[in-house]
Amino acid sequence: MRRRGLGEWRFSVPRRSSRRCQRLRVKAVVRWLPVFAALVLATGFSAPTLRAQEQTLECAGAQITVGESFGRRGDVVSVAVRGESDCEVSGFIAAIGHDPAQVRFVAAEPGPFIADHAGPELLFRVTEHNEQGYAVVGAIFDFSIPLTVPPVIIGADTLLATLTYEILSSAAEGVVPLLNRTRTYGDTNLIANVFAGNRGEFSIDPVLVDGAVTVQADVLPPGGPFKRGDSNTDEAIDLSDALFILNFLFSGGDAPTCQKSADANDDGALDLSDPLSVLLFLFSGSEVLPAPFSACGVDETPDVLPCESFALCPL
Ligand SMILES: [Ca+2]
Ligand SMILES: [Ca+2]
Ligand SMILES: [Ca+2]
Repeated sequence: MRRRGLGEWRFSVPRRSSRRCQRLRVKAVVRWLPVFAALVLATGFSAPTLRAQEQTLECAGAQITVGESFGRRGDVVSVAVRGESDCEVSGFIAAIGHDPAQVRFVAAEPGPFIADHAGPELLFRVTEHNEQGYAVVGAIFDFSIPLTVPPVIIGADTLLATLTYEILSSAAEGVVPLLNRTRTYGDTNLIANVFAGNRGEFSIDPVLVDGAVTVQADVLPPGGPFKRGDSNTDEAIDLSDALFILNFLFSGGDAPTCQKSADANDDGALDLSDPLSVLLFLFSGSEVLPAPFSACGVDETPDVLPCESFALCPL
């Protein structure tokens, strides 16, 4: 090995005897890749002047796959990151992008194979960049001196890490891709999604497969027929309805049997604006309340408020 200048080292790498690993180049320049990866893992630090890597190995069967998950708004869902490599590896790192308007990255845990193999020497690091829409997860099996944990072949479908995401309440129904991409995220954060190879050797360039979180439709509560505004169900809309809602909201009074009826402004929530809407209707000559109003009917704007019963409007 011969020092070539700041940040550059020339390695003479012997050809491997493994039949399954193909080395693309025997000699090449490596710019502090192991140190860079360690810095990213250890501190979340991104060094814009350091290139993530210049040379990598192709290895038959090397792959990192981000899984799929399903949930509803407000749910926290788990996504598996699985991998395999027929070449021995000593760690991995992956930046995984998401739409920050739909989901929020919460946390990540190492897979049991990784944790068991590395034991207490495992360096597992996670950094979240929710504002920029990505997270970085990575592991180095051994970061101590002297190194005692050997590199290892990763069998098919091995769980590398489990990521958790919160589906935001404002998320749209549908598929939110989780992008498993090299060098994609941030202006200066040149993260390569790779396996770390044998010590002192090049990283292994895996096939990268995206994942997804699918936002499912909310399960709406029961909603039978009702009339809006008659929160105390006495056939009249008057001051007592506003007081009934205020009593429920602020004084621990009985809940309306049909919260949709008490939702006088039909915004899908019970709050101070609802008794105010009743008062405006009663005393300002404002227009009618949202349907169903003059006759029994169902909520035309589905929301999460229940209407378990409304005695004046039998099913
Ligand atoms: Ca009433
Ligand atoms: Ca309301
Ligand atoms: Ca509604």
